Amino acid sequence: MGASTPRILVTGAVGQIGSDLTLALRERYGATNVIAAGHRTPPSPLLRDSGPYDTVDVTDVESVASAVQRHHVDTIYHMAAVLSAVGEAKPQLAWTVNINGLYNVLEVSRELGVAQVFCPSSIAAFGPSTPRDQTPQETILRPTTIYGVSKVAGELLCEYYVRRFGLDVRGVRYPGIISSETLPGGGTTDYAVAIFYEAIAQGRYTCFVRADTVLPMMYMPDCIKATIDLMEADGSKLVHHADFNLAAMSFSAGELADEIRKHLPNFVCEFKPDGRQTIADSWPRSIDDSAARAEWRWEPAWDLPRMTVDMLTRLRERHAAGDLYRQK
Ligand code: AKB
Repeated sequence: MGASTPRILVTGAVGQIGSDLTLALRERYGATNVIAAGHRTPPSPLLRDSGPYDTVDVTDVESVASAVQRHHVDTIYHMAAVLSAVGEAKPQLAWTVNINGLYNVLEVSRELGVAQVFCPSSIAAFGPSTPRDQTPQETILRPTTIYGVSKVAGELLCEYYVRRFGLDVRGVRYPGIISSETLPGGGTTDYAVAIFYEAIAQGRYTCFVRADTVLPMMYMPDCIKATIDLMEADGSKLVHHADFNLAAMSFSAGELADEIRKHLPNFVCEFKPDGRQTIADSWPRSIDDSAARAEWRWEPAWDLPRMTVDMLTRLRERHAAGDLYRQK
């Protein structure tokens, strides 16, 4: 950790990554230094009661600016975004939130002297013409979803603010993130979380991509570690800024079902692909993250077998307590 304690604003704090990230940041930097910001979705009691909570509309520059001033913020984790599947249903909303929201966060940061901004990109920045195996750091970025388009534009915008204004903006291309606390909303990789919940609750799941669909995935503890490690990394060692490839594991939906079945032998998984299959087919199967490993010593800790055991253990406990689908 650096010399002074950051004053952090987390936008999208009610979301899948934002909620776990906020709690981890509160643990690390002190609860009062981490302001969770949500918009429409109400926060879980844990998020609301474990530190400051505020309402921020990232599409409204005044709302972002006044939150930064009100809370004396010097660091923003900008997690508010519309994901790939919802983005395809509502492309205009995806553009407004993902592009105008990011622009507002970067402009407010520049004007008000925010020291550091984290802005996530995604494997969605890649497209059907990108090499799909061990996708390189520098490669073709021609996505076919509005979410992917917003991620490529966002990466370029962040890089522009780094070079033009000297703003310290950092970010990674997240793979699908699997977690046991907050459900994801509106992504293509959501099946890799839903399968665990439904395996525990119902003993069966209907998966919306084919069994042979392979995508890069990561367990939440690795995601949180990567995010905080990158923000704490020595900036002078970074060649890249907001577009780091990031990897932990890759597996097919069928392999995931088989892994769950090792622990729940009666688990039944059916595969009925819907429109999200086309999105999944346009993304890489595996990622070369050697730039992240070289520049800030990224190394994942979780693989498929260990993650599966941990997910099932945690969700079993929540199910036994009667709160599997309730936010803590
Ligand atoms: C999505 O599926 O849209 C996200 C992502 C890979 O960025 N989880």
